[in-house]
Amino acid sequence: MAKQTVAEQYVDLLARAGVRHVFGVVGDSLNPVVDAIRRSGAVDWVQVRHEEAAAFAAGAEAQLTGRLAACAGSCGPGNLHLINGLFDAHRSMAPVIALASHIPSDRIGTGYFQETHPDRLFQECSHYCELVSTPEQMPRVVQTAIRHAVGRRGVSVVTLPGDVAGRPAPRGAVEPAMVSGPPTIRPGDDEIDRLVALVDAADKVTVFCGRGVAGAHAEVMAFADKVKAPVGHALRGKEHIQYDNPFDVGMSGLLGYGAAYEAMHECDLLILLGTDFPYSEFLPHNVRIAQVDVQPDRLGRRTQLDLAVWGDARETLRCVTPRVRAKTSRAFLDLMLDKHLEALERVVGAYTRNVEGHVPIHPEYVTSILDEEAADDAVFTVDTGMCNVWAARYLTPNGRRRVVGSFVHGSMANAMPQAIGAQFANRNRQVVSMSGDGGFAMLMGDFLTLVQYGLPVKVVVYNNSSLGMVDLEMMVDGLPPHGTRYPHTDYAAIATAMGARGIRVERPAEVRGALREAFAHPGPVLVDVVTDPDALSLPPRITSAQVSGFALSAGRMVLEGGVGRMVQMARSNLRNIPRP
Ligand SMILES: Cc1ncc(C[n+]2csc(CCOP(=O)(O)OP(=O)(O)O)c2C)c(N)n1
Ligand SMILES: [Mg+2]
Repeated sequence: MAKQTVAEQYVDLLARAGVRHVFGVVGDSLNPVVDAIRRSGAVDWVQVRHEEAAAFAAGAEAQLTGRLAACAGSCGPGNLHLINGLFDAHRSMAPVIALASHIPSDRIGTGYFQETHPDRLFQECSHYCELVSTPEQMPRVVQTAIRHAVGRRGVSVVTLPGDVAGRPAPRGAVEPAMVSGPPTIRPGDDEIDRLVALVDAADKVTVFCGRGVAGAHAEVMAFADKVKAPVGHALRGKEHIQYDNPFDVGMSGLLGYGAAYEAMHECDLLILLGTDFPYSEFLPHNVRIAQVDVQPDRLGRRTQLDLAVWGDARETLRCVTPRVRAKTSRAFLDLMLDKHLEALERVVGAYTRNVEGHVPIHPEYVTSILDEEAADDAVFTVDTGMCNVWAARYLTPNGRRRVVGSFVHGSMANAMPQAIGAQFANRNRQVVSMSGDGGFAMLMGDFLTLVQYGLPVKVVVYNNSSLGMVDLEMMVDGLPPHGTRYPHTDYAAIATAMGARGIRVERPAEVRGALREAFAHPGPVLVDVVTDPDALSLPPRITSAQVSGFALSAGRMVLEGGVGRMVQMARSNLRNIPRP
């Protein structure tokens, strides 16, 4: 067998670790690697337009498949562009290996053309970040990087100078050892005993679920049934727990709805299950709290705990449920289910009533139709901004659909690049990008990637000609919105010019037909829906200070001559502001 180069060996290692694609943009120091990929047969090079999109795509692929995904950027600015997508992947615990190719090794430290220090730059968004200085070092560094990414779930960055990548690899250097599948983390006996005792001592137990309940639906239901517990969730828990859930009381947090907040505050034991929900102000102070998490560093970092349980949600419940005493009274559960229904009828339904004739189109109406028309196993990628709110409130999870967003890092422009990764993960699955117009425009160049590869992604642009989420924030903070508006843009025309199908939707009656047409089309489609910029959605818990902030902003805007908008806003929203 001919001698391998370091680059070939790198690609070989990726293939053995399950990598199928490397998303990136070429560049001289990266050329040996891209050439090795071209010849590999096992791994494909996916040519994106912006490296940030490459990192988002790899992060989404990893989140959907559970397998290692990969991206790459050339030296200096090329790999620097990866950084925001890598932060997102890392914070979403997506196993991603990024190759940051580097300037010639003999020039490092001289202020050379395009010189940066990726091994320093990417420290904060990775578990492992190393410079490969010699061919002999590469296999061990790359395997260590893979073990970190897969085992600790997050990003590893390998910095490889182009000259090293092109050199011959030492023979026999590839060691096949790779990490195994994830372990089951069973809590200690003491913690299990104490959790059982806490549950038995409580009359009213509420469970609040995060992403950590993925794969534990049956166990959560069995536990809730035995102790008659309402089950609420954070945004990242929604897709895993809200379906087929007779104990569901909705979502807490800034985008929340329903009775999750009440259930968490009116119980006497709250169990935080696989959630790192960051908004402590939504957590109660005068109830007992037990937290269960696979990551011990998360236990107690948001609120004071009565019990910290280091274990995974599924295994913990498997140990605890058979041992707790069954509760006989459903009084608390039924009360919370009632409150939940009432809250849903009052708030969530409000926007979708009488909106069939409303122009500009109400975004919640769009999402409710999208929810009806999308496939049962669709993947939705959701832009940071108001799309998060619409997705949280109108997409119906069923255990087969998936929702990917930038839910921890909170970056804009995530959805369309994540849709690229999702569609590469499975070409036959329906992938829908719910994009804000601001988010879409930010990485719009990568719409060309959809066209180039014929990916059948459906991009729904919520075109409100504004940075709507920030409009809302400014309003709630008592500031007159500024720097949040865009001139009207016809994204459907842009999509058509880019070689895809573009469908412009300006009237509510056209929404369903446009989505059906998009889903029936075998290639990429952009559905440009002109939506109402004043479709504010306020969290169910809004403080009086926040409301007076809203009033103050309204006052200022009236003074500045924005009466028309205030009137519109009052019509479409004020009925939804919960009483402080
Ligand atoms: C990269 C980045 N820049 C800025 C922000 C702050 N930010 C959060 S949401 C948002 C507005 C998003 O606007 P758009 O995509 O049009 O969605 P809309 O809220 O209007 O639906 C901004 C500017 C961010 N989260 N990420
Ligand atoms: Mg917008």
